[in-house]
Amino acid sequence: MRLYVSIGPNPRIVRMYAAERGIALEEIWIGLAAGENRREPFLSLNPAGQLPVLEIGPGQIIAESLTICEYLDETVDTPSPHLIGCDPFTRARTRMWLRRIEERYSQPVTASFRFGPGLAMFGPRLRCLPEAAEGMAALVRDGEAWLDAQLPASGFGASDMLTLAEIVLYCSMDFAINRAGLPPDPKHSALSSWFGRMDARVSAQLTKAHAKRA
Ligand SMILES: N[C@@H](CCC(=O)N[C@@H](CS)C(=O)NCC(=O)O)C(=O)O
Repeated sequence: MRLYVSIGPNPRIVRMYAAERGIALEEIWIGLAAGENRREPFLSLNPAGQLPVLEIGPGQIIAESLTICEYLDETVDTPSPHLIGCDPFTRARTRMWLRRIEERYSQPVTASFRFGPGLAMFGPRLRCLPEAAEGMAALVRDGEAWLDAQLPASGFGASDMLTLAEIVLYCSMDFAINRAGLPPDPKHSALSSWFGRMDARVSAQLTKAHAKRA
């Protein structure tokens, strides 16, 4: 299977997920900064003009980072555990956290970046609302405070195992810290410590190259 990737947190989610599971995917890097994803031939793969995209076989294309991870979780067995869950309850719990993390944290981080530090790149390709950048950053802080309060001493949420939800939050936080100028407020120390533990994982280190690619 081929995975079309670029810089940015969404392709990294799939790359980190695959690294955790030991799934080998052929990576094709697309020049996001140069807008390669917003023209042909890429638009024929994904008319949304975004990454990542998984090519399973001729004409079998899936976009959307979480959908790709769900597909791999359902179809690929490796010695490593599945990261969405192995029964209806654990899968539902992972999806609940995914939704919370996306709505309360990842989406405002993305908007804050696109409306602020990323405006020069994103302004010409998407509707951007620079006047909303500050408000989006405030929403990131609210989400961060809420997530910080949910963390028990030993791990994330109600789960005692790594799930896709942790990978999504980690990739969003790393992007917030290193690209969007939104490091966590020092008072959210549980979240910062959790981030440090995630950052030490081999899968996190292996996928950091995303920040260095064009
Ligand atoms: N909902 C999509 C979002 C994908 C997305 O926003 N990808 C970014 C990279 S992190 C992208 O392609 N940005 C370039 C652009 O929009 O031109 C997903 O979850 O995969």
